[in-house]
Amino acid sequence: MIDFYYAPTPNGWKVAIMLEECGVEYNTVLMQLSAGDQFKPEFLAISPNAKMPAIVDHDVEGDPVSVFESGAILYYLAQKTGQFMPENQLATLQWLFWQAANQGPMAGQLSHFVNYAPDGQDYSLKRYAGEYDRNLAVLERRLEGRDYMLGEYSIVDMMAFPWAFIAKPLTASLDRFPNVAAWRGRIKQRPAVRNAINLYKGNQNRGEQNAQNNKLLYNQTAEHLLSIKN
Ligand SMILES: N[C@@H](CCC(=O)N[C@@H](CS)C(=O)NCC(=O)O)C(=O)O
Repeated sequence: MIDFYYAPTPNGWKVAIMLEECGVEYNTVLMQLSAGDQFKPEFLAISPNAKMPAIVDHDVEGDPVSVFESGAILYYLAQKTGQFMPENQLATLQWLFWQAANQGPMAGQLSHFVNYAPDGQDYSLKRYAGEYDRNLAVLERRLEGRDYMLGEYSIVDMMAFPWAFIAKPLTASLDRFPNVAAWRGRIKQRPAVRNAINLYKGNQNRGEQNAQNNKLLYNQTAEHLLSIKN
């Protein structure tokens, strides 16, 4: 059995999609990020960056294996199950890193300023909306003449899909990116993807927890992390 540390966000969906697609048994550990579950010492032992998603795989010989960072988790699960791993490993790593270092953080910051700290952030909004679109352009070019990023549907698509899925709520438009829009449509209709996006949907933070009222989540400091005893 795999324990899946999860909250219903785009980063959580990446791993939920893969688990659903592979049909492996998993036990969802729902995290309350706004209440600080990510700072509990037992979770930090699994995910030292104090963020979900993370997994603990008990279905292994010897000690359970824990994995944090969505790209590493997808890669681990693809290796474990023999499913959704593209043939070209080097291209796979490059696109996983691209998502984790570019599309993910830029979309995350855009989401922060659109949904959780909207007041007086004109430059921040402009900056991250521009970067979000720039990453859509990268994807648009990659998908020219291809249905999926590396040919067949694979973990790199699962990695990049969630933040493109929510373009509209992020105030972005896919009108200029027809290849991305078509790819998004193809992935969105997969039953496993729908199951993943519906997983604990009612627990989504739709702006109720925000920079004004939740200092634990939105004003993080080094001191806080350093003060947590193992
Ligand atoms: N690069 C990480 C990003 C994970 C991430 O940002 N998770 C957020 C939710 S979407 C989180 O756990 N936030 C809790 C916090 O910031 O305290 C990944 O792809 O796994």
